Amino acid sequence: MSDFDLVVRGGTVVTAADMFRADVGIRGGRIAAVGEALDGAETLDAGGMLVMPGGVDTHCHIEQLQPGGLADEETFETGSVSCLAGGTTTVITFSTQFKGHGIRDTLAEYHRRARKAMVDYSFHQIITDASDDVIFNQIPEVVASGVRSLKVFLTYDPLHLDDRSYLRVLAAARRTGAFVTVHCENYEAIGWRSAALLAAGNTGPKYHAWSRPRIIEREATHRAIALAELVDQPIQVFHVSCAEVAEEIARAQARGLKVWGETCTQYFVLTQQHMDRPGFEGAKFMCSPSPRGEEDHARLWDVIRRGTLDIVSSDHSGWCYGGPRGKRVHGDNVPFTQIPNGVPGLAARLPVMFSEGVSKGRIDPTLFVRLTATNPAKLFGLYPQKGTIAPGTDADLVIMDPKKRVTITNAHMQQGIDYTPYEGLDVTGWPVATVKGGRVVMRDGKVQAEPGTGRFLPRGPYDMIKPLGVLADGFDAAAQLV
Ligand code: DUC
Ligand code: ZN
Ligand code: ZN
Repeated sequence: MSDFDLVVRGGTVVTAADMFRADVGIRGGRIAAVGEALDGAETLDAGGMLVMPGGVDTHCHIEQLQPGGLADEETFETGSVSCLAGGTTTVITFSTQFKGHGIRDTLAEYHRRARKAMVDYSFHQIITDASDDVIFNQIPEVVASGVRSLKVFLTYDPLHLDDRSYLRVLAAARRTGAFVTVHCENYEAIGWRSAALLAAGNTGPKYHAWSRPRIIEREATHRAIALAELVDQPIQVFHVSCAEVAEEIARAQARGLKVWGETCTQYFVLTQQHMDRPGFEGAKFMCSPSPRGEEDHARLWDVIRRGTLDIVSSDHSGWCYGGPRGKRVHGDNVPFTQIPNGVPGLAARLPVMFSEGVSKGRIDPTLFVRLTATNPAKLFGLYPQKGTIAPGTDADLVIMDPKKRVTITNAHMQQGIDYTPYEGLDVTGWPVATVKGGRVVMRDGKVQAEPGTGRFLPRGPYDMIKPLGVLADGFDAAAQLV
């Protein structure tokens, strides 16, 4: 009888810290040994390959309900296939609150939708209406159920919170031991600038970028951090688009604050010029914050190497380009303010980041693993079950062929969205197999997994997100129920 159900043989294992030749032995869905000459009932040959922890994508929008009765076109079923095709095995998606509603019932609906998942998952609970019942009763309940992160938007109609409501969410998180993630852009400034652009007749997709330049993101990032410091509540700034914004995070970190920053695949390869394509095509690249200039890519890599931003997510937010429900939901001759924001990227994240980062010599494979698996798992309370390769951890792996060259097309993405913003991008390095829970679920692009095999990951309290205990005048305002 074999010692292991599956042995991944002969590859180079890459963790957050090390790279070494080893076999990985898997038993009962978990890693049982990392060693030499292991023997398994089944063998996956990884000679010449890199064996890495399965990707952990802590920011993606899947089957999310949208105002006006719409839902994201990417479902848990199609999204899971795309994740597995691209080497991602764990996601954190969103449960949205609509203004005037609670979060208890909403979250139950997302649990129901996620039953078809084939990757493991958790949720961030979006708070758009900081009513007393939500702040004092429902947030504690939702957090106790294992949804340990809240998300707030400082912009977007009808999602954004004003500063007072944001403070109340921070305080609720502090009382309940939750983490807070923040979309940082200035709502009023975007509204004012958009109105001016439209008044001047500047309506095409390219003006999306003009409506929200760097300073709009930077101001909101500074404010989000300052108010989090006031409450003494740790936060993560979502989707930092450029180095100027990262500077705000670096200053906070230098002062010892618990502030983390995430960026996303699109900010390393897309630019605002992509939105200047003829006709409606620029809509394919519209996301918020906006992609910046070509020169910003190199500066973002500097920020990554310095460690100011330590997670790269997809912010997958898929809207089909053709068809009536996606980017054209309000027509294709509408001002940029009426085009849904977001780009798809579940399957593209690992190969694009590997190619742009490791293959082009900008980062080493261990940093790639930290950015795409280990750090997200740690920050969101999933480590070491997820995000590493060690005995006792979940057997979720991606096998990367570091030499394989691919020109990306949407067929590679295997997603529910009909286009990829990375169409035509040449990459070196490609996920050739994915192991999830000890089973080979993708091999050479062929995904074989059953709907319902993904599990909800309840997240309990953990040290990383504990407040510092540093309060202005020594007064804990968050302890008062106001
Ligand atoms: N920006 C977000 O904040 N969410 C989804 C899509 C986008 O572009
Ligand atoms: Zn956002
Ligand atoms: Zn998002």
